[in-house]
Amino acid sequence: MSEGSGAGGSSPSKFNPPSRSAKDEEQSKGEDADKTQQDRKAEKLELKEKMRCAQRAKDAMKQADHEDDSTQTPSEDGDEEGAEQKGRDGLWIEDSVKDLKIATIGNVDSGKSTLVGVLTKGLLDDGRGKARSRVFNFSHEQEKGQTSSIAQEIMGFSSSGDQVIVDRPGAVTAQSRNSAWQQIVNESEKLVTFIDLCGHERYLKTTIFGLVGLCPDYAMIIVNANAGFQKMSREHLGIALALRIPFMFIVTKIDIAPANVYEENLNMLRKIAKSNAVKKQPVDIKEESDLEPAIKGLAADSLCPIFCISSVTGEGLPLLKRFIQSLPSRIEHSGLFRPPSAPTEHHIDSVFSVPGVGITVGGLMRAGVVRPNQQLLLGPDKSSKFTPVLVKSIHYKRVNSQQVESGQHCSFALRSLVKKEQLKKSSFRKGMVLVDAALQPKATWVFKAEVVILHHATTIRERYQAMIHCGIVRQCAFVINLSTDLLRTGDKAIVTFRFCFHGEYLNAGSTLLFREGRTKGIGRIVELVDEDSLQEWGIPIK
Ligand SMILES: Nc1nc2c(ncn2[C@@H]2O[C@H](COP(=O)(O)OP(=O)(O)O)[C@@H](O)[C@H]2O)c(=O)[nH]1
Ligand SMILES: [Mg+2]
Repeated sequence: MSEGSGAGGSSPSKFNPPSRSAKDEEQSKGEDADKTQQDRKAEKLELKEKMRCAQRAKDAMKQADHEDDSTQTPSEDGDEEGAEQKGRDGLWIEDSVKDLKIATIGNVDSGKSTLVGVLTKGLLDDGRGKARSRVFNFSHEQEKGQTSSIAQEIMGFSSSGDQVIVDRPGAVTAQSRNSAWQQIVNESEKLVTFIDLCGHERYLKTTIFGLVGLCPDYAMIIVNANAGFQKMSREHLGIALALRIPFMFIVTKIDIAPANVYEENLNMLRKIAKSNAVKKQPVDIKEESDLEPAIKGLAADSLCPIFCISSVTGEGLPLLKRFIQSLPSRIEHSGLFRPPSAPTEHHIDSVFSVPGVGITVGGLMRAGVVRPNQQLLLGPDKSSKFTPVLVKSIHYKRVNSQQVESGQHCSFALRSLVKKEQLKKSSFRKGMVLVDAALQPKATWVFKAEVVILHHATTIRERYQAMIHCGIVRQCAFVINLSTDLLRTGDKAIVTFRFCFHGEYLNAGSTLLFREGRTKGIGRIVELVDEDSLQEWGIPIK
């Protein structure tokens, strides 16, 4: 991830030209336009059925919310508790320096990476992959022209309200990326970070991780005006809805879409927004006066703004930029962060070994404050242990920093405080955190969650296995107990899961997603089951 590379710059320094030729692009555009009427009908029917399933699940989840307000922990509680905390501590950072994060999701080739490149670099695209080449992390992504990792790019606005454009936006080496970020950070009053996610089904796990683990404030669902709302966009929309991430539709490539196709696809989006499963007011954003109500409606998650743009001609981009510039941060309201006064929690999402610096970790501050020379506990490792480490230095947005706070994505250079032990990349596993010792962190193997099945082909019983996504945790777990005999689409139950390979650092109240093939569910952790009761149940913990 590019933020993580900030501490030392292990981003690629050499890029090859994208392998997709102009001819390929033309062909795929032709194919889009040739989509038969029958295909469209079948897609619409499938969508209707999916929406019906999602609606049943959503209703059940709403009911669950209502019934179980009392089960929420103070830390994960929403607005009310957040407001109370703010009153008590008054320590949240100022609005202007809050790290506003926007994720891009949608089908592969819809123009996500291109739009991120165009917005952040102040350049236009050539329709053949020029702008996205500034966003890719790896040379293999350049070669295939396809995003397979999570890239982060920043956009800054100065105190006069103008976008800060770097002097040499063409440069793509790690060093020049660092200095470009430095210039944007130094000259900006407001920063927006774009999290560019992958559209291909093969990388769905990474995309879910981006939405669950990196906690974006908003999502932009990018839709190709020519191809319409495709399969993976539907999948991504379902996840954004389940996680309650407010989203907007960005219709791209309007420069190459025939008027009738474009209009038909636009109508489809309006219908999707109004559908029972989504229940949002679609609003076409066409002029300045549309912006303010749309911002309020989006932040309240009751409205779905629709922008129509072209990354090649630049049409619609100034309005979209103005909109992004005015979006408020949701860190105090999303229920995902605790205030800077709370004990520190930093959720690691990337690890780098930097020559001359050592091990650096990138991740999101979910609570507290960190300063250089602070001691924290790192874990749980492969044997469920937490060990003390020292934060040697801090990078925020690739710039040296003396303090980072809850809500900010940053990287730390670390040193082990265990005698004769040196941190290595191999000492890390996915799902590790850095926390204040006061939290007395533990690795959890078994937990109870209240879940709703969003979609399942058959039924879920004991011994059923699924991939659990909860924050940065991604691990297979199996069902060891169900509060009902079996679960079907739309059903709600308390399910006890046990991780297959490692104990994880979890918090009661956190949202989780689980997935296995086309089966999907959402839930909330209601109880962490400790080792003693595990043994009472006769379950081995390793
Ligand atoms: N004509 C035109 N082409 C675009 C536009 N946006 C993106 N493209 C092209 O569409 C292709 C796919 O874009 P990319 O950003 O890789 O899509 P992603 O897979 O969603 O990230 C690239 O060749 C882009 O140059 C646009 O607004 N107009
Ligand atoms: Mg991409």
